[in-house]
Amino acid sequence: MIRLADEVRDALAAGGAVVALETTLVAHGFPPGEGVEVGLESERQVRAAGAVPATVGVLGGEVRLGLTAEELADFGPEARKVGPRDLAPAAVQHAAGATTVGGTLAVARAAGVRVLATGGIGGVHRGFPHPPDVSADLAQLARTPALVVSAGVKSLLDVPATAELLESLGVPVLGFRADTLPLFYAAVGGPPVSARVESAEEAARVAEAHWRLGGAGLLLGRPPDEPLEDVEPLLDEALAAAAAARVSGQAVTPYVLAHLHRESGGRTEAANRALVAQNARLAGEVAVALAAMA
Ligand code: PSU
Ligand code: MN
Repeated sequence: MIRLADEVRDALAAGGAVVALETTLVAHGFPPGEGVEVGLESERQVRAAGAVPATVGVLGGEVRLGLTAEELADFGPEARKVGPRDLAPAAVQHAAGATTVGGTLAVARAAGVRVLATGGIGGVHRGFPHPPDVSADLAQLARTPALVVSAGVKSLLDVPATAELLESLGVPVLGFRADTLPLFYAAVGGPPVSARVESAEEAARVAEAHWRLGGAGLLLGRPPDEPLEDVEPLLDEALAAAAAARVSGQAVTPYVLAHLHRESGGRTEAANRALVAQNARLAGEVAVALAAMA
């Protein structure tokens, strides 16, 4: 069911370092056209760390692991947002499918890729709304033996509730040189991590030990190098706008991000781009450390 790019297949066969990258942030996380640049920059960062990027998406009836730059450009706003439940329908129906962290983890699990990078993972939405909106990223993380590097949980969510749920699911939440989970744009103020690590190598050793003990997913929170600590008021405004416009389900995150990017005069967008690249670089370093341990 999964078509691997030659480079990715060769790297996996050789036990080399591979980092899976998602396409939802490419298609729906940035203004049209810019997401592709973010995706390409993530791939460059993974390569700079010495690992092979494997960007995931559904295209032409196939689940793809490893995309060319031209193929990546097919992931525009019209692409479906594909979580774990949406992979099979998108493939069978030949739809362009941009995978979320959860969707990407599902593919990584099937293909044996152990490291992923994103901006921020999904989680529990604020106010525990009716109907409850809890990202499938969490359930998929709980069953996939992979480490996800992110700037924590997307800050539009209920971050403490998400941290509690990660604990319930047995997912280690590691802080990269940090004692608290970063808040996506902001570096400080989040809930405590379950363990702090000081290096990519230490993160890799913890992940390997977790998998040997029968564990599955881990989250590695990397605080952004240039955090924005004042986005909360704008976030409240964006969430209120989403509620007023009756936006729900999968559409909430893209709506809120677009609102933030517009109303912050591009500051959140620049911050988001930078942290995605930083996470990709660290994921590459963890993948290299894991490959060296094997
Ligand atoms: N990180 C970003 N931008 C994004 C996302 C993450 O910087 O758009 C996406 C990821 O694909 C994540 C998804 O899996 O948001 C979660 O959406 P939901 O809450 O609807 O599951
Ligand atoms: Mn959701």
